[in-house]
Amino acid sequence: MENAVKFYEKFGVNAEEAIEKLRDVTISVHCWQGDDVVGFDSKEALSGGIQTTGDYPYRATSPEELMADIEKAFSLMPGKKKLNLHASYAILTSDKGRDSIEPCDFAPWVEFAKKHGWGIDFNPTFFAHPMVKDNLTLSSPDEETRAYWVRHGIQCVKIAQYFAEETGIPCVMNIWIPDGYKDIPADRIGPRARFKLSLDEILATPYDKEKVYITVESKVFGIGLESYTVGSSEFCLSYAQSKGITPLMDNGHYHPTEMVSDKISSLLLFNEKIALHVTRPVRWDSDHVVLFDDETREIAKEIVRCDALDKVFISTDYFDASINRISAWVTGVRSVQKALLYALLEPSDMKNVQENNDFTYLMYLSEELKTAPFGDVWREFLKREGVCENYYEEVMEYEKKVLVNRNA
Ligand code: RNT
Ligand code: ZN
Repeated sequence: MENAVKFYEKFGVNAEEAIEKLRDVTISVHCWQGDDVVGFDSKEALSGGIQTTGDYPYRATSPEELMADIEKAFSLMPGKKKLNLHASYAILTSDKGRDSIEPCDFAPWVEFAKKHGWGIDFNPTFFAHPMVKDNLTLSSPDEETRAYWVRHGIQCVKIAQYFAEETGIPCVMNIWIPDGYKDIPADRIGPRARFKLSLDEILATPYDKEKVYITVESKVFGIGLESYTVGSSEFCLSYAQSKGITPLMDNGHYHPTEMVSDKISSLLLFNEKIALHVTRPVRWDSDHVVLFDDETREIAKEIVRCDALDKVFISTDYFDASINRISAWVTGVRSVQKALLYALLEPSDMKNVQENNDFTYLMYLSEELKTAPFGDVWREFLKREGVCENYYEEVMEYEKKVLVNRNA
């Protein structure tokens, strides 16, 4: 670490400060990497234009298994974490539809989160359910279907409020609907108008804006829904603006040459808060495990350069069933944290270099930093967090001891 501190000092960077700042950043970790987005309430095949691929064994199939895996995975992630749940992970106290789930159906999750001092984020689940009709939910022309999903949304607002109150940590409630069409529609405005109306109806539920942050996540297309997506980027950004709620960008939800890293600054100028789903799209919204790659670093740099660590809700969203799921979880979250540390180790005067139009020096500096002793600072962070370096070994031990006993 000493050598690293000296190296970074040469560039006016305080490595100690970077570590301290990183310790304060909360990553909201999605629960759905642990069970391939199946959940516990309906156990229907995944739908909504998203797909988990791979057949690695040992998927968690019960709340107990999923909680055990989350505990293992979270213990291998440094820094502050929050647990991000979907409504489909309800542990139902009686036989009920998704439109009537209540806080009590999440009591074991609250107990679990409290035990660890974690906050909880939440997502209504508008997919993998028999009430999704013709791939439509909140935008459905069938009033019964639309009303069902509005009721689901309303119940979720109440559950989000309950999470915030119980944990004492604000809850981010993200609305994403899969609604769209495989082929060219004749009416583009109708479904969007119905989605708008449904959102208005959900948001009419009273909730404490200091405790619950409602976000809307846009998308460009889904599998089998290639031609039209109701909740497009323009729709979600405009809706969030008009209602003073929070836009959420998932970096798998844009055309391949469009970069979320370039969008963050614009959204920050017009929103008090913004939210991110950090994922890795490979050719499409494939939700590969996040790596310490260029775009993840660029996203982190933007958050740090905009001094927006307290304005951006950072959450992860990937689901890989082709490798050990716990390792997938840990690799992804650590990659986000590495990217943030990398960004925190950037000299702050890079802005001035740009303002002086010295792009020669800017390129030199950026390239020099790529071979800086970043790894030493990262390992120091892990050490201070009391988290092991070699998580692969730990995961394999867990696989041999615990996972092998599973039927799935
Ligand atoms: C789908 C969205 C959404 C889901 C999760 C499971 O394209 O990214 O966020 O991945 O809600
Ligand atoms: Zn997402």
